[in-house]
Amino acid sequence: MTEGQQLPAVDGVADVVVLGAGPAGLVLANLLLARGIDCVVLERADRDSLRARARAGFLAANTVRILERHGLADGLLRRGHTHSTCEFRTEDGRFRLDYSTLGQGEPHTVYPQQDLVADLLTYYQAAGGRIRFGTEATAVLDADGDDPSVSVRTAEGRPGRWRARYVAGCDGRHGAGRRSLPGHAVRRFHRDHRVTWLGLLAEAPPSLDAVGYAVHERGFAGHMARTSEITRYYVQCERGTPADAWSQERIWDELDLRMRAKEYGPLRRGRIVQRTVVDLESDVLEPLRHGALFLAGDAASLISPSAAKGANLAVLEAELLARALIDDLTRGDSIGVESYSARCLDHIWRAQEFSHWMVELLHGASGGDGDAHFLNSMRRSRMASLRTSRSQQDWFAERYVGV
Ligand code: RFL
Repeated sequence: MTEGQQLPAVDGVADVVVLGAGPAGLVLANLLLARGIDCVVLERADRDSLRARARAGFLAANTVRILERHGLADGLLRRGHTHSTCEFRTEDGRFRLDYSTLGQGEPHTVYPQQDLVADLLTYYQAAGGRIRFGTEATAVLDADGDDPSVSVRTAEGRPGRWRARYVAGCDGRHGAGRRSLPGHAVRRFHRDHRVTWLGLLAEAPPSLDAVGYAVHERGFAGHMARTSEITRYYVQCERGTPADAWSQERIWDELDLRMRAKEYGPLRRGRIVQRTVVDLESDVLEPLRHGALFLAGDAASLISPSAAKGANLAVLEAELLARALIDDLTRGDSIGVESYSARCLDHIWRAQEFSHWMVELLHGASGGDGDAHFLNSMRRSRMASLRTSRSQQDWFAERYVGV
């Protein structure tokens, strides 16, 4: 029986308790373990459902460099593929940008997030890392006091407590890390973009050799390759639409219409195997630290998936946090822990700004916005600048791949 399959230990102690085994938590835990830091990962889900959760796919070149630097990139270098073109389809025609040749642009690596998570778990457990599946953190206690700890509940309902010197809240937007922050210590800045996407995974090969962004009077549609057999699509829908409201046929018909398949070529249809309703929202917490508790990844900032930044920010923040904690725990150098929040927030706000720009590029008036013509004309002009202005394209390329 391997470490991860044991019945969860309910109580314990570690120098760093990491909440959540997503990209942020697992990159952090791998980096800490490699430097001999005593850590444990507490993960609410079981191992199989963790490895099956499909989300991101586009990894920025900087993310790949971070993973390579720490010997965590073998899988994605072997099985991922590079990608560097996006195609925009609008009422004014279509155009392509090869962003790897523009400005400071670089290609993306397409590699499903669940495969990255599976690789990171394998590395961590092979190196002897401790992880407790089926263990939900319920609260971080005494974060700014002398005896920080995490209260937990196992899948069987047994309560327990992990004592820690530091707690890394990498448990996403609804996790215990965020929930445990006192209102007086941290502020949350939230933006609802008033746009909703139905996120789909189709058992179908990609239909174009580019990321496809289609702007249509019926709403946005998007196409993103995942593997040679699986493609992610997005269709904008009304807020409140249930995930199963549309039949498979209606989904494909909408995608055909919005992506203008009649003009630009048919989409390869296949079974829709996953549907997720995503309300496009963003938020940022400031600061990202409260005493012994640090936030990283979606726990620190939620970013709309319009520019595919979330997993990339998670990896970047995990590396910064690992460095800070290693310096503090091995050398007593606290500069990194003191500056962690400010350094991350600089990256986060820049990613938020671009993501916000993308939301406005890809959507016309929605959600009851009053002056639809004004907003749609702004959107159309923004797209026209991107189509015609080389300096705008250079700016786009740099922001599109950067974190
Ligand atoms: P995760 O991946 O959500 O992992 C958090 C983990 O914490 C566990 N957990 C708890 N464990 C213990 N106690 C608790 N109380 C817990 N509460 C939660 C969860 O089970 C989970 O295992 O967060 P992390 O590590 O911060 O990573 C963030 C990314 O997952 C996220 O930003 C991206 O998926 C966003 N995103 C994309 N990002 C990209 O960079 N490129 C993309 O192409 C991209 N596509 C996407 C996306 C997000 C999407 N959705 C579903 C919003 C496409 C979609 C549809």
